[in-house]
Amino acid sequence: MTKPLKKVAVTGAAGQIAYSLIFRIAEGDLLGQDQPIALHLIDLPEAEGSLKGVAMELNDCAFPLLKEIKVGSQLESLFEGVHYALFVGAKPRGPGMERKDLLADNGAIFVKGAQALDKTADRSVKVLVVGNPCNTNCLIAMHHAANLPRHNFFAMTRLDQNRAVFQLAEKAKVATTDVSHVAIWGNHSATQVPDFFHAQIRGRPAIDIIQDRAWLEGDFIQKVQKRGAEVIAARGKSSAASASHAIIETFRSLLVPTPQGHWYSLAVSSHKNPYGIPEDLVFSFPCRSLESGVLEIYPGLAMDAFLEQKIALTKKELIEERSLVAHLLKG
Ligand code: NAX
Repeated sequence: MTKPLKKVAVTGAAGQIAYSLIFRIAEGDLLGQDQPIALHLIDLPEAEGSLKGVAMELNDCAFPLLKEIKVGSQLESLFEGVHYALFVGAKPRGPGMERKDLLADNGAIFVKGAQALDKTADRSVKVLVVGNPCNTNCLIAMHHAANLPRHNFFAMTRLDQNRAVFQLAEKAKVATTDVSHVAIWGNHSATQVPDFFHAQIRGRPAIDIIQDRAWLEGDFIQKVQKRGAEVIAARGKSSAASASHAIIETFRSLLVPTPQGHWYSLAVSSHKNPYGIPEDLVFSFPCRSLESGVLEIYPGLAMDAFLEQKIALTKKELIEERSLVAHLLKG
């Protein structure tokens, strides 16, 4: 029997991440090969022409699962009944713009987006924020969607996790599939903490396989933290296909129960977290999806003193970001 239609909304749908992402969603990579979908593509009014072009290309692929396409800039009507909302659209940092200006400008986008979602989306909508600064944008969105559960709001740190997996695999001269248990803690920014301490290579602690603590504490962490800038320097544009792949993997991890003893990285509400991070932040933790569909922060990981010190820095940065957008938060 055919499954009921699922509606997926993507903002920033005329942008470069979306151009890699949308076609994979339509092909069934996000929700599975037996799931009919509707795509609601949202961007600014000036990008509507480009969105129409994307819709034509989608039609020209004749994707069997893609039953409906809507395009436009009207948030309330395009969020109507959506089951998944991917907030990719955001303003890039312009010349001379400071971090606080970017936070305020993009924050305002998320106030509007969340208010519209709150009014018209399906009540169980799962929301992934990708547009930067994604943790704090996600916090703002949660605050303005009072009728939607906070535990369904996420910010993406999967690309950072994947980057860390590659760095460890390359250093240990193993396949990426040999590397597991990699987590990103904190902010999707240059203060993020890629956790080598709990990482494993072929089921053994990565620190036993890579016996070069100076590399792990230095080059490894910095390489992951600055990989986005490195890609921009090489490509002249920010990461797009790898970001799109990370969005797909984030949803697969959310929707499929996590194997026993494993975790994946996702920034979630810090509410009642087991690691002493203050309340009311969106913080990346090791997470797992239970058989019941519930997402849980993976509990009980013992903290290494070096990582603890790094986590304090990323926590401080998120608290600062929150204070810079205090005027956009509720309550
Ligand atoms: P692009 O500049 O190619 O596309 C952004 C699109 O968003 C544009 O089409 C623009 O018109 C649209 N937009 C702007 N304001 C909007 C609004 N209010 N409503 C709807 N659409 C709006 O950027 P792209 O490379 O696609 O990146 C998108 C966002 O992802 C950026 O904020 C970027 O920093 C962020 N990233 C986040 C990553 C993560 O891991 N969390 C990694 C990749 C990426 O850097």
